[in-house]
Amino acid sequence: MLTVFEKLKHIAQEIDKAIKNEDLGYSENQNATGDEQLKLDVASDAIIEHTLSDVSLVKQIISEEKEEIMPINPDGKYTICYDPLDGSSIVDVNFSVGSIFGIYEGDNLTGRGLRAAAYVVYGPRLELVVATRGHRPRHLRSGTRGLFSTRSIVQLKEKGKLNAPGGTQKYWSPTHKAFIDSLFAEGYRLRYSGGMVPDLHQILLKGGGLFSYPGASDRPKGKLRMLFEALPFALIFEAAGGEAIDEQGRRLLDLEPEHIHDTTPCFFGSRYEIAKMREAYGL
Ligand code: P6P
Repeated sequence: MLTVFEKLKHIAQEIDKAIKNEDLGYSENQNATGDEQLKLDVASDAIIEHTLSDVSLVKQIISEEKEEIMPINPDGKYTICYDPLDGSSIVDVNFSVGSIFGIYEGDNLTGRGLRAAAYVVYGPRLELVVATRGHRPRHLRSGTRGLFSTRSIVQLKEKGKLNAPGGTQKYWSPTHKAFIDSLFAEGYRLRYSGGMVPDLHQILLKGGGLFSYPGASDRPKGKLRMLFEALPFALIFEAAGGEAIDEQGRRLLDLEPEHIHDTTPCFFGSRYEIAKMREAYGL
């Protein structure tokens, strides 16, 4: 696993350089789920594919930007599912964006098959958070000579102060609207940039709160992809002492995608906020 994490540090440095120096324009193509692709999406995906293609531990890679699975080494131990540049639609306004990685055992592309997860934050500083199942996540920062050093071990408090409500409010269910409003009525502060990685990173580093992306009338199954986005962050939140569930109260890490691009409604938070969600949803 350490070899994989070392490769992620190299990927982080290379994509950070691409973001700061390359063209932000749109390519002529769309990704596997029909999203317009930025040239940076394509460049980031290529950096990850090139870097992981010679890692013997890697059996195959699956990118949010591609329809198909890419075989690497038939004797490899892990499948790596990744979103090469999450939030690329806000990179042109100079917001922080990220890459997300899920490291799955063999062909077991389910919550239970997830062994480790990591994400990179391309912001004013280049940062990386890595976690293996059941161990506290480690927060690293890139220094002057491009070397990453550990900054902290990530631990969520029982209750936080931040509320990151995703999706379009006019399409939310009345239950979800009432729940989100109840947190604001308790004094929670709105922290939502439209980038899943920086929004969740902030909650993790500030000790807690709630990030939600519910099912809604426009997107009944939510927007966030299970293999590349929701499940990796679920492992990280649980490893940090929090919870990650869907609208029926199921642990995201108990879910089994039917298709590699499946999405799920998702709630990531400290224990208090997830308990409040269960109460509001009558779970
Ligand atoms: P909305 C970015 O496109 C993304 O996939 C996540 O990074 C982010 O949390 C979400 O979409 C934002 O979606 O509908 O709230 O703008």
